[in-house]
Amino acid sequence: MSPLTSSHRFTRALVRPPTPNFAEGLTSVSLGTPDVACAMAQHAAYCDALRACGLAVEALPPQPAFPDATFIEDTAVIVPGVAVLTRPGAASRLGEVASVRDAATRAMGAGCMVREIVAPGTLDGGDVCEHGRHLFIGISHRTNGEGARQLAAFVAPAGYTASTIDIRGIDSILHLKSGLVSIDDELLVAIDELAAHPALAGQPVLRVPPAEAYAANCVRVNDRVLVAEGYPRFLGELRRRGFAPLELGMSEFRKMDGGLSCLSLRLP
Ligand code: CIR
Repeated sequence: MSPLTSSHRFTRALVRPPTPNFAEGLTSVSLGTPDVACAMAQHAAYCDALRACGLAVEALPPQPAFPDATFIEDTAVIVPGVAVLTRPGAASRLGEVASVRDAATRAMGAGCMVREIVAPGTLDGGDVCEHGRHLFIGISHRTNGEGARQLAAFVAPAGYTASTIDIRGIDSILHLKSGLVSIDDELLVAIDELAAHPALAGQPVLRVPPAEAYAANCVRVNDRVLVAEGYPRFLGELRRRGFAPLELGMSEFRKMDGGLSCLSLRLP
């Protein structure tokens, strides 16, 4: 494990607990209907894990009109000094952004630039993989080229570069970060379909075994790495490389296409 760098150092997180109608959200997988009580318990354990990593956790009010709103990561992209509110690519999720605007602006404090993706751009935060001072932006069924272009322009003044990776041909993932994650500034985690992508040429990549592909969506938070439970080979590999994984139950969020990263907006 390399020394902790700013892109993995956080002090706060915004979350939004699932609502009783959580199961009415969007999903593309056939893993059954989520057990909402279990989802709420898994979410509470996730918040405890963030606190154990040293973060102050702010829970935003539930939004029953938006059953996918617990996947709060999709509504904003935050880098030091800049908060970019997104324009989610699913029409049913567009209304989630308004309430994140106030919370993110307040949490980032005076001096932070607040920007907003506008039509015809679309962008889901889950398509943005921050790796050091570079953003890999997935072009997906949710994020389009115009959304990626706007985001790249908004973060450039803060010293960030950006490049795109088209994931529309990879059926197993909804968002880029379902298959590509930065766990320190010198190491990416990737599923097989992305590990050899030309955009990652020259980058050290830890491949997740195909049978454990869901585990790729892990989250480095300060000294720990949050990992979905039930993926022993990946867990062992992280430990072997000196990381300190923290396992969390994700079964109910997985049924709705969700992963660990999408359950929080992590702030520097
Ligand atoms: C959706 O389809 O939008 C939600 N059911 C899942 C979003 C997951 N977000 C993410 O991985 N960043």
